[in-house]
Amino acid sequence: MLNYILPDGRLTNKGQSIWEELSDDQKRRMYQWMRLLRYVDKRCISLQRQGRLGTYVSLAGQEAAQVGSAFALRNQDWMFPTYRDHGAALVVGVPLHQILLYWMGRVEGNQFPPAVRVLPPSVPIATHLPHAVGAAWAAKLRNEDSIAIAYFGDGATSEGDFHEACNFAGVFQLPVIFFCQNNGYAISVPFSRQSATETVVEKAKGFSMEGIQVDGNDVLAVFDVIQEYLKRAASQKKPILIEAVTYRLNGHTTADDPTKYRSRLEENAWRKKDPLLRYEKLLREEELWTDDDEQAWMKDCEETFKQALTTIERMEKPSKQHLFAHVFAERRSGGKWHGADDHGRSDL
Ligand SMILES: Cc1ncc(C[n+]2csc(CCOP(=O)(O)OP(=O)(O)O)c2C)c(N)n1
Repeated sequence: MLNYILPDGRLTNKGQSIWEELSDDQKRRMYQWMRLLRYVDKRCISLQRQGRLGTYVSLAGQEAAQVGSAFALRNQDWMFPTYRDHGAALVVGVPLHQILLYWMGRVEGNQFPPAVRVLPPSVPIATHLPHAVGAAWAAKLRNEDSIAIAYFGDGATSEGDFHEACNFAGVFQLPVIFFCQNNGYAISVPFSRQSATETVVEKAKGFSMEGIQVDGNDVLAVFDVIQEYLKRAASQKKPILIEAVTYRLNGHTTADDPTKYRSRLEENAWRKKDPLLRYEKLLREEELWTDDDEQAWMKDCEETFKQALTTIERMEKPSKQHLFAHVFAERRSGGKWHGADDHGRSDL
């Protein structure tokens, strides 16, 4: 397993070389993103408890996997996320207020700015993997220098869609990254009950695909794996399976109680491997982060979140018809329309 930052914040030998390549600004920004995601996550859980968000999916613990991967992507690359990957989506330009709208059940939370190449999050497990393969195929046929990256969990590897997508990408040599965040569980089902292989990465061989297992709580290692792939992407079109080994620190969703299926001992062991703590230690050791920086950044996080909520408050409240918008081309009841739809049409 590729590892650049040890849990105590020291760099491994391999980590040294990437550390020298990065600017101080890049090093700090990766931490700032992770800190923002942890803050946003906490606020979302609290908004859900107040009844202001619907069920929410926490990403705490998986910040390094999401920031490290998304930070390396280029504007032309296509992202296919799941419900847990709003952190990665935020890093590549999805506005925060849209992420909150998504968790409020509003359709505007799926309508990202056209320049942001992020698809709406996939809730059905693994169904977006063949979509990502399709985007990669299109890019190859059009001779475009772009790749597709599909985010998914370990549970998704039990789905037929995963195998079909990997097979197609392997046979047609498509520029797609299968980015699996193995957080150990599919809701309450541990990985050992999902897979006969010990790791996700060893499945790559069956599709004649390159496979890399990386410490998913190590932002530098994740960043480097993706960056290296992208460096080669223009000349070598091929798929890769990346297994980022990580852990979700909270329940599966706000409707889940993880104490029913995993031990406190296990949770505490993973808390010691928290991706934020180890990277913060490294930055402080290198004199790139201080208490003042932390305080100032937390204020910025608060302000960013407040602004996102204000943007939502200023938006027009959805009408009851909003519930049916984008579902059917026409909505009829007894041959008559009831009221206006979202486009103001009342008599169709
Ligand atoms: C096709 C399909 N089957 C079942 C579900 C119900 N379901 C929601 S989340 C989940 C577990 C997914 O686990 P994993 O892929 O490891 O991702 P994680 O939630 O851990 O990020 C399941 C089975 C679903 N959403 N879609």
